[in-house]
Amino acid sequence: MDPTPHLGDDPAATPADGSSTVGAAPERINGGQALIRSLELEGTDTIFGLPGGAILPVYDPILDSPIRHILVRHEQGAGHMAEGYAHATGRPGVAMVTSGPAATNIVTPLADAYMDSVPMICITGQVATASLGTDAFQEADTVGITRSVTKHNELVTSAADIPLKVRQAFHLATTGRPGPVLLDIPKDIVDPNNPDAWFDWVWPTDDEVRASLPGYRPTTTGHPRKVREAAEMILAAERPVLYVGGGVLKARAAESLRELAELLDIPVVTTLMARGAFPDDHPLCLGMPGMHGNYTAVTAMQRSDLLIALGSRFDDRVTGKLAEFAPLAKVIHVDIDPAELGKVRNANVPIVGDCRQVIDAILADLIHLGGADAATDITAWRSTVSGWQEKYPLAYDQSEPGELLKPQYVLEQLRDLSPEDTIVVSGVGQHQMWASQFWTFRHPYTWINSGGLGTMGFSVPAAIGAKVGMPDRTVWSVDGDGCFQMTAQELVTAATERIPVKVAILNNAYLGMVRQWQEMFYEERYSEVYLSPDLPDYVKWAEAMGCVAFRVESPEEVAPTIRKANEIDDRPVVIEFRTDSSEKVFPMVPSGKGNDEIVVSQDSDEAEGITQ
Ligand SMILES: Cc1ncc(C[n+]2csc(CCOP(=O)(O)OP(=O)(O)O)c2C)c(N)n1
Ligand SMILES: [Mg+2]
Repeated sequence: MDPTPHLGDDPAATPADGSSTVGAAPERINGGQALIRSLELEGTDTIFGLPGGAILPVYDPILDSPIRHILVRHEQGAGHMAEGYAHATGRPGVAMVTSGPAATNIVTPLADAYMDSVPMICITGQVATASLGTDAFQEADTVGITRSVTKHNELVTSAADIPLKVRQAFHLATTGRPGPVLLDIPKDIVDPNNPDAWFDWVWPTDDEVRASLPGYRPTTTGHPRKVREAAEMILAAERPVLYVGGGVLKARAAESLRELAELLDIPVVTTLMARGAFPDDHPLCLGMPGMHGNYTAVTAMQRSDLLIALGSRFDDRVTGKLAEFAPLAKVIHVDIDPAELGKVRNANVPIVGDCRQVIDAILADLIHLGGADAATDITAWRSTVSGWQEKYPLAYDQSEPGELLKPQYVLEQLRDLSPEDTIVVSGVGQHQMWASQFWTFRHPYTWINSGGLGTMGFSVPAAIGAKVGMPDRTVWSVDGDGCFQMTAQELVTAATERIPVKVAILNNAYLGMVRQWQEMFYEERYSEVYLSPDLPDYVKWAEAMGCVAFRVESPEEVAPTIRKANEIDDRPVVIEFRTDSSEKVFPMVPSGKGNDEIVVSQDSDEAEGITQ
């Protein structure tokens, strides 16, 4: 099922939903009520937010609404919760905050959602229209500040516009390339004491919404001639690789992707944003490419003669030094956002369209052209790739007795002891890379992280949002000690609201990823990266926030503690794992180097040199 609401699935189709009944007197409604009703009609079941002066009139009707409001402790938390909810469910997350400092507090999640194409609706309060531009109390130019980090943003100027603006916001956030949309709402247009804030309720039709956005018509169907060229190129390729990005998940195209890969037995790499789009335990899955990708995924792309880029964007963390990236490969690039095509790497066959629709069209053409029987024999390529997989598995050295835990071991245990469909939500840093590397993702939408912006503090609130959206699933936040300290207060929200997320802090007492770069590239000159293993006391802190908390220091304690945590279902749990601070993430393509210079492990300071 496609959970994304589209025009056409009009939830307001019946008068009971609030649309005006033919022949009945129009209903008078004020802007605040209209905003909440519009959110309801767009299918919103949860708002993450925190009130204040300018947004007060919109908070009042929440008391009469079936929508669940989750009161956060910091507006950044509201934004990341909305993102986590959207990642996990495919439905847009909704955040609502007041003006000025609250709006600026939510800028980071907006930027994060924009980079990772997350559908999100953000409602901000604004000072009354008459005060705009006067440096009024808690006035900020929210539309100006958020312009470059939203897909669309707008100051709504009249109460009667609210239903249409909300409908447009949902349409824009969820169609084409998804993204965050912000509506800035001056206080007077939602104030029940202002006669001008009252109007006759009308719920715009799908056609009216479309007609109101004349310049917005995302192309979803790939051009047939390009699709045919792509199919022919795939059949002719000797060393093809499916280079799968987050767009495949956004398009809910995992099944189509699997069909395509299996039809011709083409190896698949899944980027950091696409982990889970193709099962890690599938024989064709090579795992994650890029700076901390595994040797096989990186090298298969380097040696490929055809990259089939699906909803991926040739991010610098994937390409390494661009001039040396996949030098022999032709490129088929499928993306719903035309701006991505040719942005970084020239595409031989660029196709604008929705990944699922385009993959299905390519599949149909491949079958029409003869399918596997018409394809070049790529057995040799697959055995080369399997050879690399055998020779260069992900590896780490287990800790000796008395030494601190290896973070990779903790992740393996967490993976093996948690339900298969557990949703993992990571922070940013070394722990994020280990989580992506060592988890086995078998299902789409089980991995949530801040890929593009790399936002420390993302994990805990995003995990809360994911758990709200998917209450029956186990949700583990895998966080760093540095990240945790940025947004941990949202565990108060989780405890109060009885949202039983689980948090594994990999406490290496450092801003570990930065430490790793200082060790490797700044001659071990550690500048401002030490945090301390025991200040704060994470167990006491978590307990003070209403969580159950454990500290784990030795390998024998890891499994029993994870089991205990997995059994707790009525409140948040935090496990602090004390891990080895000297552990580094490998493989690594050093920044600025070409992918051929991949360093496979601690002991190999030299590049492995790629076999021709
Ligand atoms: C908001 C923000 N500030 C700074 C950074 C730069 N940065 C990237 S990773 C990292 C260290 C993260 O430390 P921790 O959460 O302890 O994770 P670890 O790398 O130790 O696993 C920093 C400071 C960032 N990504 N985001
Ligand atoms: Mg750390």
